[in-house]
Amino acid sequence: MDFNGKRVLIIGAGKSGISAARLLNGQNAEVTLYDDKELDKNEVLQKIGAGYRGEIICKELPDSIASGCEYLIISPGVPIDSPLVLKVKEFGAKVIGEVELGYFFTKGKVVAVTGTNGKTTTTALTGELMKKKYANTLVGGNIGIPYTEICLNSTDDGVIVAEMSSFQLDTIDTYHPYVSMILNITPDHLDRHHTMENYVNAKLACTRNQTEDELCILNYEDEILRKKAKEIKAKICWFSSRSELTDGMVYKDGVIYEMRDGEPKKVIDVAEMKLIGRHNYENVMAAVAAARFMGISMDDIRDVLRNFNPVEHRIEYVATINDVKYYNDSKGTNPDASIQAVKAMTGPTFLIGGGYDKGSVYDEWIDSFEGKIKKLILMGQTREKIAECAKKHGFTDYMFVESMEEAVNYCKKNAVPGDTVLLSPCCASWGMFKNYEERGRIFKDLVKKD
Ligand code: UMA
Repeated sequence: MDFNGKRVLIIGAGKSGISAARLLNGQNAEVTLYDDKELDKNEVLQKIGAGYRGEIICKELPDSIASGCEYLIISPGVPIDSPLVLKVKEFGAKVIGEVELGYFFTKGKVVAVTGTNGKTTTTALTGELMKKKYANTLVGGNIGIPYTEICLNSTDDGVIVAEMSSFQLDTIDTYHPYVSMILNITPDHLDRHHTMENYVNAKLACTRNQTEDELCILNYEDEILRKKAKEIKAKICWFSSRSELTDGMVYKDGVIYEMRDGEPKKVIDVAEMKLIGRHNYENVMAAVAAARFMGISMDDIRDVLRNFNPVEHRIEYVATINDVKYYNDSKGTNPDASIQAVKAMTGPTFLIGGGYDKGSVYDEWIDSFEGKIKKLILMGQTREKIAECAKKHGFTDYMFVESMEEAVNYCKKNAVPGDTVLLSPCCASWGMFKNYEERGRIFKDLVKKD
């Protein structure tokens, strides 16, 4: 697509919008970068970098700009049905998501990783696996590096491994991965997608342009995926951590196998890896399936699996202080993710939770406590809603705090040797923190502070 001389409006001056502005400025487009918050324009300008010729507008967007643009690029966090997007669309602009924009400039093969949970770990691991064969492997997307930031460095003989959120998949059109993975689908982001059906459709969008000779990797234990598989044109590779499969990837009795025509080939003993928990074995199976399809040898795969470290904020071990272990699971932003973290704890646990309300229900999370949670320390917008739910399930050992500092200090004073402290909020961070990364780092800093 040729953006030369075209008037382009970008909504959202976060990571994605800034990166899109840089890319489009380089394509000689007439760029306006807009954000509905009052931002420090100099800071935004600095982030875009030298040579930016476009405008930056905050708060009020003049109608002359909304009506005068040919393209509207939207950041992932901007809902496609937001009044401003609808208005600009009405004026006649073509709406393009930030990832779709990056895809226009993509060369080589794309591996897209989506799912409600496990995306980040799987994306990082798949990236490491691809590097064994493809010198130019680029990793980006929802993992924190905007797609538009990496796409210009892609080459015909390289691979882009992209973590794709439902927000990003909401706005794709021609985006076409060679390998797609949907790790699991459980309710999340229902405030944005309104219905579970919309959310499921957004996830499945990553398979929409795939052809019969390409690959889609799916979790056999996920009922939604089993039902939807027939709508997918690509070859399907199933993985399962509970069932026997004749083809695909399976986990059984501590070992991951590749199955072909009923014949098992051992991939690895999970005890050899640093990743722990059944959900992680599922992530590993998905990544290995992608690697095999992309021609990576079993020896190279084993080498990567043995050396791969868990990603930050995902049941990340922080420290042991006075025989109390601290884990940071700030990426536990929905019930399913947080349940995995609670399940991975083996002893009495102080659980820090609560945050931004994105319409989740907490019943299953509370049920997963199973007598292990000594104290539930709640903060943020959802704290009352979670407390109500806890009471309903007969769990009353909860308390409210105003800040992460108060939560960590309480745990430090009250946890005894053998206890564990887990930050796994079950909610997004917005409202109290910029993002889950900031929340996790603040937690870790407080844990390590004397
Ligand atoms: N904004 C508007 N109007 C709106 C909404 C937002 O102007 O209607 C502005 C905000 O004021 C803010 C900016 O848009 O200044 C933020 O844009 P954004 O929310 O798209 O965030 P980015 O900084 O561009 O980060 C996005 C992803 N964020 C979201 O999807 C919310 C990051 O995923 C991603 O790492 C990054 O692009 C690079 O690809 C984060 C995330 O929380 C980690 N993702 C969700 C998740 O994992 O559950 C989907």
